[in-house]
Amino acid sequence: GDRVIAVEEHIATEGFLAAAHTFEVVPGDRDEIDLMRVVETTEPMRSALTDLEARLATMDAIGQDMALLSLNAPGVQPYPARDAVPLARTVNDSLAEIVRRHPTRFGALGTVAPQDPTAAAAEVERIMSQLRLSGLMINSHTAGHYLDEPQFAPLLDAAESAHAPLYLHPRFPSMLRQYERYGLQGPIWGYQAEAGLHAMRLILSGVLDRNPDLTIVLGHLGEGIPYWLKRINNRHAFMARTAGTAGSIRPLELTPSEYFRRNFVITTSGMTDPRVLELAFDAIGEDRIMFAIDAPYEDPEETINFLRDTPLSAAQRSNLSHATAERVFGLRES
Ligand code: GRE
Ligand code: ZN
Repeated sequence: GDRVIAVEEHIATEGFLAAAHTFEVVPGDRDEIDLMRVVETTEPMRSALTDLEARLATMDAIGQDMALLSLNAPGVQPYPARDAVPLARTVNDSLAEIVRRHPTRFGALGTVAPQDPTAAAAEVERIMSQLRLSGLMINSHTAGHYLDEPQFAPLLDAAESAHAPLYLHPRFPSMLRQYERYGLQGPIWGYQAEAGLHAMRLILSGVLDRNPDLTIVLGHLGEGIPYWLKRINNRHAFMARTAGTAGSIRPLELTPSEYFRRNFVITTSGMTDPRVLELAFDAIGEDRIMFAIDAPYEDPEETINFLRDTPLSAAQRSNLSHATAERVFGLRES
């Protein structure tokens, strides 16, 4: 069958766990870190995040050729820059070592600390040219700040010029108080609301006019955007026409859906409904969806069965299972 590459596969390095769990946490991030420290230290999740031999055995068992690894969310972003910047470097060195040891089985997305945009920009350069990783993952907001804000321009410029795809992964929403009941903060709803908001800020702010070659990757089949895309276009045009720049509407060179189809690539992480996949293919295009499991949070066997059983054309199947990931992340077979 087709080569299978999964592109949102989370790990924690021992170095990360030992250091991050001692750091002071940015005030608004306390609840999320209290939860993630339980997840990261309690079996079986701890082993699932750290044991790469077990990961390889599972990959072999289900017929998964490759995993694109990334640090467990929210990574280094909840910590003061003085701690987060060196920790990101250490994590990236570890990821590069894993890829060197298993070049046919693992690729990796580097991590950066947007808290210090200049250091983050330099780290993007190191991730791509020295460590030869496949891009970077940023876990949505950093202390309530979003990547369309002007202080992050050097980071986006660096990602664009190094051809580093930026995987925008969810985390707890920044407006946490409104989500703090019933588990709404997490993957039930808040993750998608947060990452979808972040992606819409990138689209509507005009940063993609400034950085037209930036590639942004979204999990969860586009964090709701494919479902809303026609209305987003239609209402953006309506608001621009009737309100002008009132309500902070920005004039854009393209329509929202044109940015979505030009600058975004999405993945199937956590999404196994064939009808939603079909809708997403229509919204973004046949060569812009990649397979992802979201290990260790989702069941690898169930997810791979979805890939095998979902009705697809031959081109869609090949793109989804490996070809788009090979193109976007530069993952080759040898
Ligand atoms: C995810 O990445 O989907 C995830 C987490 C943490 C808890 C649950 C979950 O990062 O689904
Ligand atoms: Zn994930």
